[in-house]
Amino acid sequence: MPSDQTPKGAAPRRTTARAASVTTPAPAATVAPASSGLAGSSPWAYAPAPESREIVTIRQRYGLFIDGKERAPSGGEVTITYNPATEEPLAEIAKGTPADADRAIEAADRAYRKVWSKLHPRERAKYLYRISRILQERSREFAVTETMDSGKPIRESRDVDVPLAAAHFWYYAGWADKLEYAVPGRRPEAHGVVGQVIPWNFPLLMLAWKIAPALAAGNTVVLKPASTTPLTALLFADVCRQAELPDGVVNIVTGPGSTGMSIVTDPRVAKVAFTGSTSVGVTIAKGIAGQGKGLTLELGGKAANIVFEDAALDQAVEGVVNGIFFNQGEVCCAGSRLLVQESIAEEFLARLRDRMSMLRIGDPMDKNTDVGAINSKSQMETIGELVASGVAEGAQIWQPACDLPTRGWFFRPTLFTNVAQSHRIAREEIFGPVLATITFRTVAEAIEKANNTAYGLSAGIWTEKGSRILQVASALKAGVVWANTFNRFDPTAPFGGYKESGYGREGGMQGLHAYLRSS
Ligand code: TAP
Repeated sequence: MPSDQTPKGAAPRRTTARAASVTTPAPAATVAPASSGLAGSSPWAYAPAPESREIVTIRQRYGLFIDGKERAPSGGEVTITYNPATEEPLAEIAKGTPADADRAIEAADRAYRKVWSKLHPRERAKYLYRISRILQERSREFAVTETMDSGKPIRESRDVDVPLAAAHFWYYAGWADKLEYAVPGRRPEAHGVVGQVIPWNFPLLMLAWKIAPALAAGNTVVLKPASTTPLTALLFADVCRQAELPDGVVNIVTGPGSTGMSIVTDPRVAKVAFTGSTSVGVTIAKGIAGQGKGLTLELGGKAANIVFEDAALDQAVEGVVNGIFFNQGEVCCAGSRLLVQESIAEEFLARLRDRMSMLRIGDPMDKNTDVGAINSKSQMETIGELVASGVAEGAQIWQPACDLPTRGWFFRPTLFTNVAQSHRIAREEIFGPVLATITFRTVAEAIEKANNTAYGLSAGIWTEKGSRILQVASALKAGVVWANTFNRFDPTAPFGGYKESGYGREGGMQGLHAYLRSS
């Protein structure tokens, strides 16, 4: 079926790259025509495959989840969460205040002292298994809600975010009664109440990364979701009720950053976990300095995805595309700097442009969509500003020609070549579908350029040589290094960075350590 036969009401339309008009905020003159290939020719057009929204009932208004109950915010105010793909309001969300944060911490403290710390670890594990099962059972509801609230393609929320979130609860359930093996020879103890602040790029998954190990280790939780993506956290509150989790063990306080600050600085909160921008991470670190709290910070990144001349090129193209266009590039570990060996650069970039021309950009609810909507208008503006800076500083921009939906926040996948290491697009986290290409000649030069960043979260290596993988991986200053793959996650594997990417690890046994104090 040609793509213009979209059923009525299935807005916005998904479009395949290489259609006619150009609507990206980037200057039109910089949009190059696609180079060659198959995309756009009618045999390759996909029929619309929209996921049904019927499974989800989004309420008009949501309150705070405190002490096992839904509560109105003390200030009586609400904010609105929007569908980034349509710009339509989805629901009114309680604007939690410092007084609400105080109430939530009180509930978490009481639950810790009176219930959760007294439970046998095996009993704690049962709740975690139960939560994991419920997430699996309600996975479609969670995937649809996540996609509507965040703009990410349904294929990703369905196949990555929700299954991985369930897997984290399952994995950490297994640890709950084996904590002494996580810290051999020492006596592990919970901190008590932990305060957690999460971002908007993986709302449910970041919640799972934080809440699962915290509960397994015996802590209780007060969590603040991001203002633009609160819905799956509020749906998770319903899962807690369904799992009959004791009241106050998990509390969810929606609201602005200042409410997040009230949570993390409260003296009853013994451990803080934050994922988000480096600037807010620094503010939090300063805000709690000297209080003796545990702190883990998972901040930004500017990962190098390094392609050597002996790499399997088509495989590497797939890996580079996945590395930067997965979740619209709104990923802290995105491979946003392509380092390609000069001898293959021309050939590799030609193949990459062809592949980018095949990407389907548009309705995130369509199961064929590769690149969905940018999470918010302000994030669109940030991306637009950084892309404009790339053009102004002299880098060469290329974007596949394609229609973008007329409503919603969509940004065309963007490839920059002729990038200098001093350019802002090579240094700053863009958090969008924008790839900056830098070439290199030798292994030493690749390592030097890859490490030339203030961040240190992740990196990728593409080569057929095992010895080169080992040599380069051990020289890269990045917390996670993928070889001949990218963006692979597993609950058993630790994840985290250093330098301006933060400190501490989430995932795996290491992820438990942050939630334990051991004597
Ligand atoms: P942040 O401001 O860092 O937001 C992350 C979380 O922190 C949100 O829940 C936010 O609440 C909260 N927050 C904001 N100010 C706070 C404060 N002073 N104290 C405590 N909590 C606070 O990120 P952003 O503004 O949404 O995005 C800006 C840039 O950060 C992006 O362009 C991207 O480069 C980067 N970013 C990185 C990540 C990861 S995973 N590393 C994730 C998101 C964004 P509100 O939502 O209510 O403001």
